[in-house]
Amino acid sequence: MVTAVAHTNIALIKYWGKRDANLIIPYTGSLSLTLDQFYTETSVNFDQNLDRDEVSIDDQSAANNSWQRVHDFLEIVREKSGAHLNAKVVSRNHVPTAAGLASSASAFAALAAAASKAAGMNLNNQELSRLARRGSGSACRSIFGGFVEWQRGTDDADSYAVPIDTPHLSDIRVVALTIEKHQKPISSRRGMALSVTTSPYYPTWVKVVESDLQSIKSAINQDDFTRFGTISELNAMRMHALTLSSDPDFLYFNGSTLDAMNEVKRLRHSGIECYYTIDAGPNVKVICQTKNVKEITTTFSKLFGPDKVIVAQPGPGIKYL
Ligand code: 2P0
Repeated sequence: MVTAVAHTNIALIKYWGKRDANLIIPYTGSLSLTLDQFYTETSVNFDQNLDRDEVSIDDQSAANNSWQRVHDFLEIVREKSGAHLNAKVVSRNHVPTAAGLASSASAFAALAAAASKAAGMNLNNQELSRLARRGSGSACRSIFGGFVEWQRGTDDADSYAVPIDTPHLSDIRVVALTIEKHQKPISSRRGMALSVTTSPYYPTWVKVVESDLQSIKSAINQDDFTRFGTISELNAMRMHALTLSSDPDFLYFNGSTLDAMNEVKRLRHSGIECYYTIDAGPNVKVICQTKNVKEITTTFSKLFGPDKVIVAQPGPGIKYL
C-alpha cells in the first residue's frame, strides 16, 4: 500500500477551457500557488482479491460518479504500468471546516502519486504532473509546492506543470473566505466547455492569458506584490466574464461574493493592500501580505463569522508517507 499527500492550489492566472477534453490539454497556460492548509491524503493498494475497484472518500463509499472518475483514472495507471489488478483507494480531504474547499486538484495529485507508485511505476515529478493532469487539469499543478506554472503544451507529452523556484513574494498569504459549502450548480468541467463553445470572447481570453502570464511572472521575478495582486484580480474577473458571456449564461458569484469583493476594495482604498480571486464557486480568496493578515481576518470575521476565515500560506509539493 502506498500513501501520498497533495495540497490544493489556488490559480492566480486561471485555467478555463480544454483544447482536448480527453487528454485534458488546456487552451492556455495557468499559474497557481500551492496552499499549506488544504490537502488530500490518499492510499492505494492493488489487490488480487478485489472484484472491482473500491473507493472510499472521507470514510464513505464513493458515489457512482466519483467512483467512475477514480476508476477511469486507475484504468490509465493500469494501462501505463501493465498492472491489471483492481485497487482499494482510501482518500481523506483535510480541510479546517466543511467548506467546499476540498478540490479535485489535491485529490487527483495524491491519487496519481499513490496509484502510480503502488502499481510499481517510479515516475519523476514531471511525469507525475502529466499523469495527474489526466484526472483533473488543475491537479497537474499540485505536484509542486509554492508558485507553479502549467505550461499548456500541445499534447500529452508536453502539457505539464513546472515549479517557479523563487525566494520572492514568500510572505504572501491567502485568506480563504468560505462563504458557501454547497455544490456549485455548474461544474467547472461543464462551465469551461460552455465558455469555449459559446462565449464570443473566448478567443480574446486565450490571447489575454498569454500576456497576463508574462506580466505575473515578471511581477514575481521583481518581487512586486502590487503588480502581482492587480494582475491576479484582473485575470479572475476576465475568467468570470466568460461565464456571463456564455449561452446560456451562468454565474458562480452570489450576494455574499459581491459583499466580499466590495470589502476587499474598501480595505484596499483605506491602505490595507489586498486583492481577490474567485474560482468556479462563490468563495472568495483574499491575497495579501503577512503585515495585513490581522486587519483582513478581523474585518471578514465580523462580516461572515470567524469560522469562515482561514489563513493559508505557500504549501509544499507531493509527499509520500
Ligand atoms: C483553475 N479552475 O485554474 C481553474 C480556475 C476553476 C477556476 O481548474 O475538468 O477541476 O477536472 O480539468 O481542474 C477547476 O477545474 O477541471 C479549475 P477539470 P478542474 O484552478
